Amino acid sequence: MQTEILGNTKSVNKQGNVLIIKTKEAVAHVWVYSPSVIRINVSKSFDKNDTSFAVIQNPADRFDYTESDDEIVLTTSALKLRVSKSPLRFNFYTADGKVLSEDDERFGINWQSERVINYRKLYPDEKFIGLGEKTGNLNRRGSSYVNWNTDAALHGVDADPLYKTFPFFIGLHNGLTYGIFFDNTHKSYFDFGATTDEQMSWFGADGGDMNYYFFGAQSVEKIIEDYTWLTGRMEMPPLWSLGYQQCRWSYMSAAEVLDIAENFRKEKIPADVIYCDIDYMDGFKIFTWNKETFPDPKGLIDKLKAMNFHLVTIVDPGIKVEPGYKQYDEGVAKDYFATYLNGEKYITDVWPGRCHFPDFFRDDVQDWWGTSFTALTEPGVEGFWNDMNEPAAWGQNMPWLVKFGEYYMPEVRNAYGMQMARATYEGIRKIPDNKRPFVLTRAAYSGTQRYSAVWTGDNSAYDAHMLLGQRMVNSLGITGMSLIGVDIGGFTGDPTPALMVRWNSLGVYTPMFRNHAMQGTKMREPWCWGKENEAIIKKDIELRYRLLPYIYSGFYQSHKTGMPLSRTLAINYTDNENVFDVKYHNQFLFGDAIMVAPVESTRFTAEVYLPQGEWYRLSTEENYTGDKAIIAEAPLTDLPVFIKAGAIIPMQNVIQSTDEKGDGILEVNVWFGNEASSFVYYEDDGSSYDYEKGEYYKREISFDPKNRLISFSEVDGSFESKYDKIKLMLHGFASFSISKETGKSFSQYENDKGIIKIDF
Ligand code: MIG
Repeated sequence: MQTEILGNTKSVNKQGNVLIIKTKEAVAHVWVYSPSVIRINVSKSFDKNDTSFAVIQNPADRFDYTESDDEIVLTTSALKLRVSKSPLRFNFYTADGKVLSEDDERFGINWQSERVINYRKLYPDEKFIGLGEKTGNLNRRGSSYVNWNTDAALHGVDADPLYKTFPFFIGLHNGLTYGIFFDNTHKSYFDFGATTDEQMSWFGADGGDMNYYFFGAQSVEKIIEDYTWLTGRMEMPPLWSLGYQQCRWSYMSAAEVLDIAENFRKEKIPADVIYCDIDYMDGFKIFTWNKETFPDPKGLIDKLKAMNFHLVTIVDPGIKVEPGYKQYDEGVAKDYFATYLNGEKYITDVWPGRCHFPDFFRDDVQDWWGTSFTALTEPGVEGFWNDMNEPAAWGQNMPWLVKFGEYYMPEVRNAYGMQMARATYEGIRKIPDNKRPFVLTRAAYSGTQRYSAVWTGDNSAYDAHMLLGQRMVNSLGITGMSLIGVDIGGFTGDPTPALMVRWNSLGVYTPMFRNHAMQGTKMREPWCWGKENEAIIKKDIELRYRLLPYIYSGFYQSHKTGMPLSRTLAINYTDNENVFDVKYHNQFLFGDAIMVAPVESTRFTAEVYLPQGEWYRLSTEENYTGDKAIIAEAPLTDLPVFIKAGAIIPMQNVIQSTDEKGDGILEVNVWFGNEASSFVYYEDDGSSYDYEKGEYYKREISFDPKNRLISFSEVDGSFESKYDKIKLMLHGFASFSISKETGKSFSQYENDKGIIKIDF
């Protein structure tokens, strides 16, 4: 095996906004993207086209550096990159010289045949978070991972690789933070000190360049902001996608779909979304309907709409080889399918039988795929669930000689699913109805947040999977994804009633709240668990609907800054060792102010860590001083959920679907605290792009304990709120008149657009 280590510098050249450093083995390019983001590309064959599926920014025009015999020093307001010339190594420091991350002096960047690896120093106290959808602990120190998008059916709680690739991690040591995004779509590897006797961490790939972005901002939150600046942020989601979603593999007929939807309304359990899994199709042929079981799709969807339900249907990439089938004929006529290197179309078996695979790496195929949705959009389907796009086939891996665009499969496999989601999103987006598409994808690569929501694939109906699912949601949040679901109840197997109830109560605080189950499992809908459990499930789903104004404002943060809705405590409490303790590492903040502690369905008390500050239990209003662990009661009726002192949480009354207006009262809940706080309340029509033209309603609500004042800023934006009244609900305030019945106090105001000030 030919093995080389990056050696001595032979030449240094600045060309416009890039620094080019040559050695015998390779050429390095260095760009500054922003003061806190520097890109390094070390390559044996740097491609002038230099494309990225993930990155949407361009490098800055200029940067400052100095050069001496031994080193080049590049300085920005936030970062110092010292490049030692011989051998060529890249070492990053804060602007004032504190070590952030350095190459291992001995091995630095190296190649073994095509495989390229970067060995970096590992610091004694260093922790790592990130990589998105991965099993294992919040702190990834001591673990190693592979990225190779895989249909991980029946995966256990330690499986790797899974469906998605997010080659981005954040390192934490010495009270400092840094991030590395290794933008390479080949099979890639990350090792956080698992195999190197605690000497090094390393990452690399089977091919391509050592192409990475270094983030030097000093907080996890700012690094997420920079990473999502670089790779994009989500649009505002359709409001209906944040309601309760009911799915199953499969509801077998239009009659069954209607029956389920009707039952939600009959039982008065709020819900917005129902799904059709693969069995709605004719022989699993994408963009068709089964004529016997779904004879009148438009009729079905009209009836669902009349009940305020939105329909989502699944689409897989595999196109059945069958002359006479529209998508097959078109794809063959225009050569839209992936081929072997000699031009023969690649064929493999998946649901429909023998299939070809659209080459989503070509623009014309993207366009074609996008326009093929008419069979679904014309009758009124509103959401598009992209499955099996790792891509998956019964033989699993595709042969390495299959071509996608100009690439071979191993070079871009990890981006195939993202390209499918992109084609879906862009196709739907082009329909001139001014509606936000809802796309959901299983496979993904960095940047997918621009196009789609994700879910974590085929989990199982046991407690450890529920907890793992939460960690994966929290971890995906670090890598730019915010609208994330897990199959509530567990895809494989049958949950016990206790697990179903518990998991549903966690679903309230899952960004995308979807109940889904595998073919052959017992029915899973809320009424399948006996009257008593149904009542608990219903109450929890009602709580989700009460929280929607807060949740929607949370997604506005994701849209604006990249902050995810579900946040590992490592974001806000980075320097607190306890949050990485495996006893507490599933805990998370849901938005700014709600802390949730997931608990197994078999335990009815839980040890919960309350970070520094004051907290209130949501259900009891009991007050706690944090920076300690407590034993919390955790019956199935009451998941341990705590509210941060100073929290401002807008809520609404219970509605059966987001299409209902409700009672027109926005209930603003404030929990007393000793520190000032504020919350940006955001509202718009929930479905169109008019918010991009200023049609939103945004105001800052602030709480100031020193001046005993709660205030609402003037409204920004031209949207008329759907709430005519604001009701202020105060919790834990001593000096406000308190209702005897509820223990809370409240007062009510007209929701006009001017400043409101309330003394207490
Ligand atoms: O081979 O469409 O992860 O959610 O229900 C299985 C059937 C294909 C896998 C997805 C799952 C979906 C199922 N699909």
